[in-house]
Amino acid sequence: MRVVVLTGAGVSAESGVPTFRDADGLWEGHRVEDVATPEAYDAAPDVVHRFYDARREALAAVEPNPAHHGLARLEQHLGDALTVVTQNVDDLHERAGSQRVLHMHGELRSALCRACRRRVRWLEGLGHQPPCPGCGLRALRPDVVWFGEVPYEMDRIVELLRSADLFVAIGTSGVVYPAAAFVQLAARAGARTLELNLVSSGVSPDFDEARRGPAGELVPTWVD
Ligand code: BV8
Repeated sequence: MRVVVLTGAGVSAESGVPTFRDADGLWEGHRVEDVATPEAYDAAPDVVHRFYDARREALAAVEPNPAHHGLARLEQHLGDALTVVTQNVDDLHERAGSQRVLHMHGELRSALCRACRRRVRWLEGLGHQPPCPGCGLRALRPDVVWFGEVPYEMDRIVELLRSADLFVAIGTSGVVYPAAAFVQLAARAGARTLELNLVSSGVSPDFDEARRGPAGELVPTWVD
């Protein structure tokens, strides 16, 4: 039984990490064009660094919630038959114990060197322009996939979706592509599909089954 789970900002909401599109979401606080595009970074790197440095710092004050812990328990049962593909850039899946996590939109806890293209572990602010530990140049940017950039691990993700028996989407609004198209890809390959979300999403009609409620309640019930 091969399972692919896609998580979005909703899986971290009960940990206190704001989602992007809910009323008090992150995008509310910052216009998308201001922070999550390469052009925005070229135009105002300090604004973008401040946005991501603030989110990285905020990670220290939050903890995984029962949804993250439930998925870590599921991995203990299924081993390498389970892969979590997350759109989130936080490290809450890993802090709950999940080891098989693909961050398709990058990670707050690493930085990307624009000069040597290395991805390096980073836990403090990038706004003060530290030198890249690899090439020594001051060319580090947030290791986050912005709009218009190619998500990470796409070949591996497509391969996993094509061989999945079950695809589960948890806490994602189905607005951002290519993640929003994963359910159709999995269904076409014969997987059963399940959506766990507070409310219906942009792609709810594509799922075989939907359960409504907070991920912190739905995931442990589904897993256990
Ligand atoms: C690409 C990193 C080519 C930054 C992010 C027109 C049509 C179709 C596509 C496009 C188009 N125009 C442009 C595009 C492409 C574009 C796109 O999709 N734009 C959208 C806006 C239309 N996509 C891209 O540019 C992507 N790249 O397409 O490259 C390509 C493609 C394939 C192969 C090769 C090349 C790159 C997109 C990545 C952008 N970066 N994040 C950062 O984090 O700062 S996107 C950002 O939105 C986050 O990653 C986030 O994860 C993602 C999606 O949001 P969600 O996670 O779903 O969060 P959201 O707030 O929206 O929803 C929360 C959900 O949780 C809600 O449903 C809510 O009900 C639920 N919820 C809340 N609380 C709970 C809960 N559920 C359960 N329990 C709770 N307690």
